Amino acid sequence: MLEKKHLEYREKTRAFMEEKIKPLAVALDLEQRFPEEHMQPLTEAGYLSMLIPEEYGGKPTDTISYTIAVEEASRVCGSTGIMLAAHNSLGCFPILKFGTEEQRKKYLPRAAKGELVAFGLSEPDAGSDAGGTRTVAHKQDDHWLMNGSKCWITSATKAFATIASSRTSDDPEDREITCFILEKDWPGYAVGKKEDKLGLRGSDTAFLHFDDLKVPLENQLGEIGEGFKQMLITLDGGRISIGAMALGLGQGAYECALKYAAEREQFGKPIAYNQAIQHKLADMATELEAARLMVYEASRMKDAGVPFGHYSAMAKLYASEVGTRVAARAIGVMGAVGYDTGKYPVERIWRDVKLCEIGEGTSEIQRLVIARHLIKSVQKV
Ligand code: COS
Repeated sequence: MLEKKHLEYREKTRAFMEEKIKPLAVALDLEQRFPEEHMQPLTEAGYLSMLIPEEYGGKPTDTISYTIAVEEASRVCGSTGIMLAAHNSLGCFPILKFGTEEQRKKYLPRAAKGELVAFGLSEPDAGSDAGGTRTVAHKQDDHWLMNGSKCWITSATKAFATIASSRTSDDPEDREITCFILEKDWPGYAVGKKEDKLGLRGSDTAFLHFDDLKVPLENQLGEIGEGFKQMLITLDGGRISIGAMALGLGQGAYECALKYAAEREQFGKPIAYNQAIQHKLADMATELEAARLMVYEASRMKDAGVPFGHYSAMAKLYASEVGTRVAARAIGVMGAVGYDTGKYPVERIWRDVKLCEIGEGTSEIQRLVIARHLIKSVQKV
């Protein structure tokens, strides 16, 4: 399934994540603490600059390697996995894809050095309806004046810059949307309190508020009115990494349940000798493998430059639903110790993986995106 170079990359990445990331996973969750200690090793190893070309200080890889990195990080720590995914796919990608040379030179080297970039689409009244943004920017002589809020922003409290969408027409009926690169240090840019979440509790998620925020004209990303499509194009790629997160989390739960079932004895034999447990394990392994094929295929399609948005939606949809099923089954195999927060990670994984069915488009939105593609494909004919 994977080429030799990717198998070797997985081995190397797994060893790194086991050594540098796994030891803190429990504490980050319990203390709801951002993985600060992970930033230096992740930066040095290039995991925060995987999509950034060398000329801007990055250590670029192909999409399959990037997918493997998010998968392996999430296998041991979901909070670190989502931080990697949001920074690379949603923060760095749009600057690279839609930014001017000046914008790339200004922001990407800092991003490659481990300063995080966030992505601001969701608002109290917009999220699934990506075009429903209420944040508005009015053009003045030498800047845009922006007012509004963004919510559920990953790494909001840490990110030095955010890619944010905003309405730019003075006509409230006009859905003209434009993206901007915003900086955290600007007056009028405020970060709200960190959200208290079910899972991924080490990941900083918070509101952003823009109150008469002066955005320099040169921080407009691409053309006026292109913001809606830029956001959706960015999400097409981002969904591969959410699929990878779900895979990694599911894999972590499955491995834990398998080992436990093979060792735990009841009625004088390992519980894995019971057919009821065997069927659960077989289903978990099979579904994870199928999801993996889809997520890697979406990565291959992205690298090949063929249209992949409908496929990344399928991969994300399937992998995230498999991830939640596998985590629930892992608790089923392990019983009380799986439910307990103490020794095993499966209850944490069960809480973490649920986000994969929500973030970067809910499962319902993925089905809508897929169905629209299917219908269009026959209408063209
Ligand atoms: N890439 C590029 N262009 C796209 C696109 C994509 N993935 N999806 C749609 N477009 C284009 C359409 O082709 C259309 O272009 P034209 O106006 O030139 O014909 C335009 O964008 C508007 O598309 P559409 O009419 O489908 O817009 P809708 O408002 O109906 O949007 C969905 C529909 C649901 C697809 C969109 O709002 C969406 O993806 N929402 C989910 C966003 C999301 O994932 N949010 C989670 C929070 S962000 S972490």
